[in-house]
Amino acid sequence: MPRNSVLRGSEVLATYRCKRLEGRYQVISADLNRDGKPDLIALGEQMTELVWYENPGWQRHVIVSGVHHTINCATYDLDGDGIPEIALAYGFTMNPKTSAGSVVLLQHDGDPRKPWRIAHEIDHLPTSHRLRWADVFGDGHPVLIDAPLTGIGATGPEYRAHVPVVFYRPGEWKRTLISDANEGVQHAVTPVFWNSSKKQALLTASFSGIDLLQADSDGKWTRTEISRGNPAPWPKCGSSEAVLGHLLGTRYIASIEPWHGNQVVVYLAKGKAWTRNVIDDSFIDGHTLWTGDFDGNGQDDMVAGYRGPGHSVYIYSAKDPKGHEWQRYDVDKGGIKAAACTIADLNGDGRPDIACIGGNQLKWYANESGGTVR
Ligand SMILES: [Ca+2]
Ligand SMILES: [Ca+2]
Ligand SMILES: [Ca+2]
Ligand SMILES: [Ca+2]
Repeated sequence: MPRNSVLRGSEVLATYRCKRLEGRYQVISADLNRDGKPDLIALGEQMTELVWYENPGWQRHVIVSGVHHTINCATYDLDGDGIPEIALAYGFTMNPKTSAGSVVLLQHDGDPRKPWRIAHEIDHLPTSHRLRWADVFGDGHPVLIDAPLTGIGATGPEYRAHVPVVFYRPGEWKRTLISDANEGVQHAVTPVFWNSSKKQALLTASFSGIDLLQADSDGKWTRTEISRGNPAPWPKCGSSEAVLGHLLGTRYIASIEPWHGNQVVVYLAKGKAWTRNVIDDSFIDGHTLWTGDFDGNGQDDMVAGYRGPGHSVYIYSAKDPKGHEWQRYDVDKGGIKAAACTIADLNGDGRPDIACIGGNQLKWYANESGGTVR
């Protein structure tokens, strides 16, 4: 990947004038108006609306208002009409005793530019924090995964309690426990194709480290430890993010460690074990990490960002097909308190772009890499 040629030019989609209202938290992409162009959905803990921005003019539309402490959403087209349903978690606080942990399903009401309706109130699970759709049984019918931040008895700064991961099958929407073996703060759950190209497993990141959750054909779950994460005493142990990437010579797991941590970590398989390689330790409040092949060379790069002083977004690219050495590139140095990024081809040129949200900004970065587009 040629230096400085990765992602040039950023467009600020939204700057929220009220500086007090910081804490923009998540951006995801989905085509909400069936025109084939991915749009952006944005939320923040201090917002009381869930909004989307329509590609390419980025007009702002309110999906639902009157929702407080929104924390996460995830899209899947349940009824097959070409416009996804949106699962939304709101009523979030760090304290499980005061967090409503509301999880609802939103559906458009004919025109996705007009306010959507709450089609179903799914659950109230305190500190509901990460929602993902995942085909964990490999039957072509994804279920909704909910990973709360902490267990019921947890209090800061130790947050000592077991913390659940649950799923809801669309239609019945009954809360079903996957595992409550993780402990402390559970910051991430990521669906991954692990042993199969059809059935997804879940990577979790918590004070317990990185763990893999897999359902068998009878619906029984097994949990496999990948790593204990950051080797420091509680509560600085464990992992904050967990994603999977593929290189030409191997696959890797990447993390930010510890919780809201300073390190970008790449795990490489060595037999059945995973070796831990810290490739950057300059983050303050690291908060987002995804993999994607930005230069089209067949190897997954990483995009990572942090919210603290110096707040930046970087790309990391493997210099060799085994992932032993990595090169860092600036995407937005000092420009955004990146709470979350998402990867999508926002300008339709075949190259994956990046959108990030944080502080009082939502930006996207056009991929102008000279690489071959696959
Ligand atoms: Ca669209
Ligand atoms: Ca739909
Ligand atoms: Ca690449
Ligand atoms: Ca693009």
